[in-house]
Amino acid sequence: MAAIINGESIKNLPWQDKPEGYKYPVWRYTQNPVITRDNLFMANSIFNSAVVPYKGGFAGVFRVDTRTRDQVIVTGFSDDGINWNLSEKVIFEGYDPRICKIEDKYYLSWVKLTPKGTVIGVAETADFETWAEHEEACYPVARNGVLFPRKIDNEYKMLIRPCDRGHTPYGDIFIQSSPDLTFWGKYRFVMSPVKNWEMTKIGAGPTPIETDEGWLVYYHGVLTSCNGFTYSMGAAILDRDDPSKVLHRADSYLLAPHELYETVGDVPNVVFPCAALVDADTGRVAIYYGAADTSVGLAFTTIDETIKYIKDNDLIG
Ligand code: BMA
Repeated sequence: MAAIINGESIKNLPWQDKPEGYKYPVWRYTQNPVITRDNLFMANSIFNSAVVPYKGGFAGVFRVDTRTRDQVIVTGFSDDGINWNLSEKVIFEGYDPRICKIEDKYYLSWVKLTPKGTVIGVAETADFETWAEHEEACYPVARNGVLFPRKIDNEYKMLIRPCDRGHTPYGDIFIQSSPDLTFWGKYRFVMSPVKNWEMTKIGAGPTPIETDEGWLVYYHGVLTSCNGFTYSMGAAILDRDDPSKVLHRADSYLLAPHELYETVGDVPNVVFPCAALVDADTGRVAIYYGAADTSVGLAFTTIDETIKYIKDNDLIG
């Protein structure tokens, strides 16, 4: 097994083995979706959401589109990662939250709406109750800001997707660095769409997982068909010391919208991963993803299954 550097225990999350005869590297939880609008009175939909192990259970930040169709973020707690108590209290306006533990704090990064366009907001908490907001991590327009779980070369790092106002070409992943989570710079290109399944744009997903093979990143890629966008999940491995370098990258998606709850909803044909929890002892990975901009699904893989798939179908090597 590849050594996992930043895993935690996710033993109380009900694991399901890969179904007999199933050919692909990522398989769905059989009781999907795990979070729906029924979890919160004010919700039209709850999707693209991120969770972390917390105090023996789990805590999370959830994207809620309200019944007034505002986009807001709320928190929630769970003992098993499946049954969640979500709060009605809005912590920030915006969408697509990620949560990243760095030392003893939890950092939220999300898409914040400003009059000039979307930026990446950053805020920290120790308890998921009190939040301190940092400077915005970019100027408009950008999305998909994803922090690394430790400093690299003494600097915080964030994957980010700067984009223009909809003109092509846009939709590449870059990386930026900061000494203090206030000033950001040293922008470096990481990767562009290559294959058809991701051709329109790509964006980082969960907090990268550190292994001895490199940083494992799951990301989303968007295909434009005659029927609109299709969002699928891909994966790549970045260099541990210089994560702007892509070492390996799967040529094909690992999860695509095939189930009814992924293909039917407010925005059909979307799987949008925002969290991947890894169990340090076993290498088991639980991926939380938004399904059709309507609910949250859970999928499983292992570090080794994912790495093998990436290397067997490598765009780079
Ligand atoms: C993106 C974001 C995501 C959403 C996706 C599909 O641009 O808005 O929150 O899941 O589109 O609608």
